[in-house]
Amino acid sequence: MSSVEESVREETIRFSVSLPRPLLDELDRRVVKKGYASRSELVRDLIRERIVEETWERGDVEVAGVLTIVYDHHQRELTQHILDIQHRQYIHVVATTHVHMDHHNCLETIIIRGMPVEIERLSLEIGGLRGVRFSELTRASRVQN
Ligand code: NI
Repeated sequence: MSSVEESVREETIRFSVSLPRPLLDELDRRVVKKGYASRSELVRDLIRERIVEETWERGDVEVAGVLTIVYDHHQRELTQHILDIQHRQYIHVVATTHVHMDHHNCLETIIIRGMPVEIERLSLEIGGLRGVRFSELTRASRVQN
């Protein structure tokens, strides 16, 4: 990429937006609450979040997800089931972290790459196992700029 193209790509454009007062107040409350330095930073992040959501909804490019689960270590054969699923899907399972929270509860984060439908399916399969007490998928994707 030439330096001209690079500078165009990195260029930041200032534009004005008209908002009803209540919506602007809401925006400003979020800026303070979430510790943003400016309205612009919050708006940029909101747009990026929407882009990630739409990338998942479109479903036509590879994305990444982090599945967080809490499960009962003593549930019969559950640990083995979770491992079996991960081994079967080894192309998609990039990494896992396991934390023993207490005598009974295990916390595991599973980083998964693939098409959205594949990640959703794998997450549902693991999250639906008997003895999995909590399951939440964080959806991520590449975001330009
Ligand atoms: Ni454990």
